[in-house]
Amino acid sequence: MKRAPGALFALALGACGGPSPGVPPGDASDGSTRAPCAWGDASAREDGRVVGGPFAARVVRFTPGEGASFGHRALPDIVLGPPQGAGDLMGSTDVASLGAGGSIVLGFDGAIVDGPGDDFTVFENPFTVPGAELGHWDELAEVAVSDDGDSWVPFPCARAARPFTGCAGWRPVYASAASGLCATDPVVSGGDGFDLATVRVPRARYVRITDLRTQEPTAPAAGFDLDAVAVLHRGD
Ligand SMILES: [Ca+2]
Ligand SMILES: [Ca+2]
Repeated sequence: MKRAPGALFALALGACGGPSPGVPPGDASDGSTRAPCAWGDASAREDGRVVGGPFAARVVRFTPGEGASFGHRALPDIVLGPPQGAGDLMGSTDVASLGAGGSIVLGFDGAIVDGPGDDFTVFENPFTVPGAELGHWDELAEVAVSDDGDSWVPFPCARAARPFTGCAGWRPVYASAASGLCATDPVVSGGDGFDLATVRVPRARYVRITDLRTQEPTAPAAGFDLDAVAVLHRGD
């Protein structure tokens, strides 16, 4: 199967070693209702990974699609905790690939609630390919929310052309332990923000991410590559 240049580029970066996971950056709270960057109620595991707090706490369901095994042995931890973004020109390898048409459901400690602006951020690993005809490497996904885990409300996703408003998987990610940029500060974090007001949902306990088959499957990393989800407005 033909492998896209972008996918080769992304996987090659893994051999160079990316930023190490773990230590949250310092408290960058700006006094708003956004979750503080200290992540005080997140849990640090022995390997340094941070889970819970403002990030996904568990994988409720994973239904991989064709062509994906990348990151699966590291589930669930690899999609919990903060993202390991690598900026405009690199894709994080701290990801699990969903595969063509694959989906994953994440649960959280508490609920995502509708506050001012975006309420949560989904982090994939899109990046720019300098000089390439394609220009960007992004694998889009539909994002849906649910409060009970049964009834789902999808965000409308403009998948036909950039800007892919309402889709996940197209804005580069800058937040990481190495950069010190806060994953819960959407001004600096990068990633794709979602506002519950867009779909008129006041609160949600679950986020479902479904690959939209926007790229040819490139095993073992076919489909949307999930790094992390951060909650910006939290409730009980
Ligand atoms: Ca909102
Ligand atoms: Ca990750």
